[in-house]
Amino acid sequence: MDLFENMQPNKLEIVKDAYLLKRYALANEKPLLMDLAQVISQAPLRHMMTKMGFAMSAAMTNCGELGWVSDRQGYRYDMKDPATNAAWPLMPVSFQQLATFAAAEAGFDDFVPDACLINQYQVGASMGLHQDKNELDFNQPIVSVSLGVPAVFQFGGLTRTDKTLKIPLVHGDVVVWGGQSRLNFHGIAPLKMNTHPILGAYRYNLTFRKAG
Ligand code: MD3
Ligand code: FE
Repeated sequence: MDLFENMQPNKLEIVKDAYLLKRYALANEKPLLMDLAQVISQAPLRHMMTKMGFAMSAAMTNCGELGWVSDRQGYRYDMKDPATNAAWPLMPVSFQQLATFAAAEAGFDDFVPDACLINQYQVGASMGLHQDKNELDFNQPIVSVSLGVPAVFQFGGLTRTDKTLKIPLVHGDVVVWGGQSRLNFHGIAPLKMNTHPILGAYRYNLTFRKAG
């Protein structure tokens, strides 16, 4: 008799259809961090403007066929980096595989992302509660990968005023959001001062989507 047959200590269901895979990205950490540096060197991080004309507190860039952009026109996905008018960097194989395998681990088969948004947070940076609604097909899950210094993720419901769960996310944690959780409000609390041995004073988040 196998006492451990039902144990999956590193896979936690936060709410229905949202799975936290603790430290899942560490299995392939080195290629992932090399590829992250390569993408950022090709398409530098920048603070995009909101429609209201404020700079976002997280710096952003993208890789993949489509990139998420924000400016005075609003939010959308675009095939080109507005800073250079060039295509976004290709999505590295280490990124694609991580996203597809993590989605499958959470029960979402055949996830093939066409967009990876990279958010960089420094001390004090945050992301207010919002919904992700710029994608065409809400049946597709979203996979997010946390790297660097820890953050507190805020997970609410389908209306802005629903109470939020506070979930600490550390280096290597992967969360898969699909089905019933796909349109929930979410955000990131202001980053506390901290240092990660490899990534320094920053938190990076990779968000994989099938946007188009
Ligand atoms: C829950 N980024 O870029 S990732 C974003 O850590 C964004 O940078 C945060 O929210 C970050 O839009 C959170 C986690 C996440 C992403 C998408 C979701 C959680 C989600 C979509 C639906 C529900
Ligand atoms: Fe979001």
